[in-house]
Amino acid sequence: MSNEQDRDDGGGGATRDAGGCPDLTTNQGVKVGGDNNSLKAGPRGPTQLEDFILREKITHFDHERIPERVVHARGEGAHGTFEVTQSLADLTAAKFLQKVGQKTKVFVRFSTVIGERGSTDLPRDVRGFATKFYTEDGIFDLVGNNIPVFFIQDAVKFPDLIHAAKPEQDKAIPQAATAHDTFWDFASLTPEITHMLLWAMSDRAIPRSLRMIEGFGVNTFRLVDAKGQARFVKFHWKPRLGTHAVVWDEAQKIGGKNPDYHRLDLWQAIERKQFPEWDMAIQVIEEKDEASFPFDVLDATKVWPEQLVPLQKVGRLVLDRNPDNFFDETEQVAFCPSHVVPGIDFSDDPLLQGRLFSYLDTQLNRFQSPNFHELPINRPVSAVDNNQREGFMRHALDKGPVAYSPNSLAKGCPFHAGVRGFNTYPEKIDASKVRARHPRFGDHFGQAELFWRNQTDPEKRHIISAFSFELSKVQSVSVRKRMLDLLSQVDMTLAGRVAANLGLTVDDPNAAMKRLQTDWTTYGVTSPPGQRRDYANVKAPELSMFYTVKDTILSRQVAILIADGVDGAQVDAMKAALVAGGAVVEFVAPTLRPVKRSDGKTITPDKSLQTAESVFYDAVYVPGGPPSVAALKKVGKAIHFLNEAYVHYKSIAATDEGVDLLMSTSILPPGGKEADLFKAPGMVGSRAPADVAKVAQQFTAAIAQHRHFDRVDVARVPA
Ligand code: HDE
Repeated sequence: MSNEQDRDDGGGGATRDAGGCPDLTTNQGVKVGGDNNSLKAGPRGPTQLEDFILREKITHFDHERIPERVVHARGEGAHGTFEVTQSLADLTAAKFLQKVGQKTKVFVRFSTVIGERGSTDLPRDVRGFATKFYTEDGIFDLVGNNIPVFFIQDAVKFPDLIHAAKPEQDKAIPQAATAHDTFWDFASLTPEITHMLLWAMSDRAIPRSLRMIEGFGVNTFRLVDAKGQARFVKFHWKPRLGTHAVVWDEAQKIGGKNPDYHRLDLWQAIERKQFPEWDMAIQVIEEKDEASFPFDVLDATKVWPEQLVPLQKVGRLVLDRNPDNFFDETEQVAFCPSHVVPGIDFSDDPLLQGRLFSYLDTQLNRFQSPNFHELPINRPVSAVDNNQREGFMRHALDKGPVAYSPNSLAKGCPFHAGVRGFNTYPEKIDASKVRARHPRFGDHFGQAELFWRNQTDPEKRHIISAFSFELSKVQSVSVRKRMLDLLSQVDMTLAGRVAANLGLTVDDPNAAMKRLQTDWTTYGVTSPPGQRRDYANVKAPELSMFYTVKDTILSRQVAILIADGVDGAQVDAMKAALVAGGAVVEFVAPTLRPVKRSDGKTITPDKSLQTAESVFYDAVYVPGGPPSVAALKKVGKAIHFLNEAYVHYKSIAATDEGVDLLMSTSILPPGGKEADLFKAPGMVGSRAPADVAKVAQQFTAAIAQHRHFDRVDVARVPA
């Protein structure tokens, strides 16, 4: 052998005594001497076909991918526990919902809908919120979204919706965005979509964190009690940290600078033991009352306003463990709305009915096997016993000759559970088969208007901007105009302001409706509008994000801008106050070199201005120390950091000479007076170093507000 040193097949390659570190093996459990080189005819010769080590390794690698989900491809998950806080024994026989304090293990997967698996976390999109409950009665999957309504009323339109929203089929553009012609063409010809569009153009579609989204089962289910009586139910998740969003400019920047922003945020919060928590709440409608509401309980484009159907908090969800392996758990978890347990049943919602078929079908495509329920993440904790057999990758070892029922040779086992098992609710149906939609599904605008009316002014401004952004990206002027006609059915201010941004006009809603009807007839609309229902007397503050939880800075990210000579006492006081409130504080300096404080100590920066961006933080503080401020004044990125934080309505604090750095930004208009600096909402600070404790207190209160949308002059600031 000419090159003995390079041999790694036991002839000199690195080996380690098995002191806890296992030896490398093949998939057959055979220890491998070494695999740094393939087996060749001489060190420069061709590879040998007999090299089973090479072939096994490369073949396995070649087959590593499974098809990504056709929708909701990008996601992240976590393990946790669901705990009952109010017994549902009077409403359902589901065993896991009976007793206060009862706990059930869960796995939750969050997702975006449209983007591919490698896309970004912050497109404007709906977020999936799917929960697998490992109950003693078997798996219950609550496969929900962060928006309580849906785009369409009937599952048969789902492929059309998704084809329109996904990248256009000829050029595969754009990725993870609805801002293109095909989506808005479909939308303008699908009037039932109107309510959902308002939600999708609201800040709900650009969450600050997955820990700060609501969850909704969207479809109507049934709870069936021990006596067999059923009631309609909707499921909700309410985040303990409140429902919060970023602003659109920020979302786009985060998308480029850290596409894994939400994934990392969820992971790090759990690692820090700041466990995300939600309350589970339900709304219940008695079957006898179903006709007494302005909406049809089977229509997934409608909410049940809380004033009409109050929420009851019944449980608590805590996510307290990150997955061990992304593929094995987050990717391979397989949710199906058809996975219900005794005590939970379906309604006739035609969207839900189609979903009951689609999810099982899509899992067969993803796993190429009907045995995906045997994967560890999908396995129920209750026994699985039936006569289903074989198929690709079967793991269960089914013993004995019997795989059929009825049988006597296995004593009849497994036997029907009868009343102890799942028995479909015996709903009475007396109908003719029709391919049609019920007229009660025809109110496409009443709740869209209700939603719009219940938004605060900043929220309305954001919705107008979102429609304007998306429709400006649409090339077809006729599609833009048709969308404006549709918006005029909701609110003329909304339609008019969007029209102005597009350089178009809208006339009166009646004329618009005539044009729409002509187009809808021409192009074959799915479900033309019928009778509009009146929600004038309904107040629905829950539709706004403004009234959400705003009393905590738990897990908020705060940057402290520092350079050599920074005042140590001010930094310590501010950091201590923020950490006491549960915030995560990071020191950001021009470089990663340790920074010398005024008192001679050093601070190792967490980030440098090369990688730290204001969009990754909820708030920023500038401490005093003349050399520190002088150095930061010379770094354009530091000035930009503050300008951008201001434009994104974030809380900003400064003490002592730190105020000088703020005076070097564009936060004040040219010639603006220092006395005005801290008059703007969310701006706090003082020239007096001794005020740092007071400033920290005001800063904490400001950060808890999340954003200061009443800052009216941000458009002036370059960022
Ligand atoms: Fe889904 N949806 N969906 N969907 N959906 C899927 O199943 C489908 C709908 C939702 O993290 C797919 O496993 C149809 C509503 C979430 O793994 C697929 C219709 C809601 C997830 C599918 C809907 C959802 C999915 C693709 C119209 C909110 C991700 C991959 C009737 C209540 C689950 C998969 C995860 C995933 C079909 C509408 C939520 C193709 C046909 C309404 C959270 O089966």
